[in-house]
Amino acid sequence: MLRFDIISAIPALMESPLSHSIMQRAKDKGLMQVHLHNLREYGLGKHQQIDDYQYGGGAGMVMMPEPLDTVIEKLKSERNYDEIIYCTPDGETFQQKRANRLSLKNNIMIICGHYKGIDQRIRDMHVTLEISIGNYVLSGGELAAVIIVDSVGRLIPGVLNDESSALFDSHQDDLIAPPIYTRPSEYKGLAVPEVLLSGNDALIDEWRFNESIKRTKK
Ligand code: 6GU
Repeated sequence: MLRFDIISAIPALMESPLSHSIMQRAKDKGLMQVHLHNLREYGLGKHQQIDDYQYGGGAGMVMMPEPLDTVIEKLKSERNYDEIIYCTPDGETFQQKRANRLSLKNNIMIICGHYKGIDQRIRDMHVTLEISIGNYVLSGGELAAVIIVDSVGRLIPGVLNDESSALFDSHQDDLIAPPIYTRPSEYKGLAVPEVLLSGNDALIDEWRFNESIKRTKK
């Protein structure tokens, strides 16, 4: 069982994507749990403040250490985390290899930043892995967290119906996947490659492999 604990100021951003399709199936099968924690509930004072101006000046608010530290410490006291991930555009670029490795873990915490980011001391004290999903800036880490949970969750054995299918994904073997087709065998004058209708598994495997190589080279 892989458990994710996600800390966010706007957990609602993640509710719908995590409640459908393969993510929901993973949860229903008891193979994955995703717990959302609303940082606002740990905010300071009557306004439940979670961000403040940055020392040294400069535009943009910074997420304060205390609310984050409180919720992180609370979670840490409940179980051991294999990784505490901070979603940030200056992190390691997320790749399939990393998804594969994370799918073997038991407990993963994800911290979603907003505004300018989080106080450096939280990174120094708690974060074990900083991940970026690409070279562009998002307004918050929530969509990145959803992408991490989706890509990791589908790799857990038993989540996909045809367990072997994740092995043949693009990126899994550094090859781009071959073209795929379904019925009808001809659509608007475009025919499905003959070999796929042949019933000859060896020929089909060979054709797929060659197409993968062609696409990858291209
Ligand atoms: Cl993980 N977070 C944010 N805020 N922006 C990003 C990102 C993450 N990855 C790319 N841009």
